[in-house]
Amino acid sequence: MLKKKVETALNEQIRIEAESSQIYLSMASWAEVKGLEGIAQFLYKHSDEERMHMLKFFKYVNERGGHAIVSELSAPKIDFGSFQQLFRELFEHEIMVSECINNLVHITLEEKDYATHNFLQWFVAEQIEEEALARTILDKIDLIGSDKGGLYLFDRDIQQLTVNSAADPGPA
Ligand code: OFO
Repeated sequence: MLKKKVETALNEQIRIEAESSQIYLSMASWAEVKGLEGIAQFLYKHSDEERMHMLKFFKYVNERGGHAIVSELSAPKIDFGSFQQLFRELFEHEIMVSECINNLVHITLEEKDYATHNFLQWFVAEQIEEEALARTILDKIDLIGSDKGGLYLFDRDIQQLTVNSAADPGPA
């Protein structure tokens, strides 16, 4: 049975993951409208992954006798300025998510909830991969600079960059 404090914190993370999915969906739309097809597909996939994260938390809360809540979400931005700016924001967003996961881990230790602590380890590992991926993308963007040919190749190749997570997320 989940303690109330842990349940509330997990529900907050459900909201954050859902919001992440919406933000990346909005980024995907921006990229698609700009004709950045590869970047758009990458972001659509990333948005789906965040929804899967959200569902993973969702099912866990209900499985442990809590009540998973669908919260109101803030609307994401519509305009991301440039693809460089977009990926910088994506990186910063992932850093924020990592901090939230770390806080959750801290709460489970305080509450001596070792089952949830164990459950969270998949997310701890996932965030390492997500941050590494975002950093790799930023490095590639730096290399491109303002070279149009470089952007063409980046847009073509980005779909091959995926989160190389060791553990399979399993059914949502
Ligand atoms: Fe991109 O992060 Fe979810 O967990």
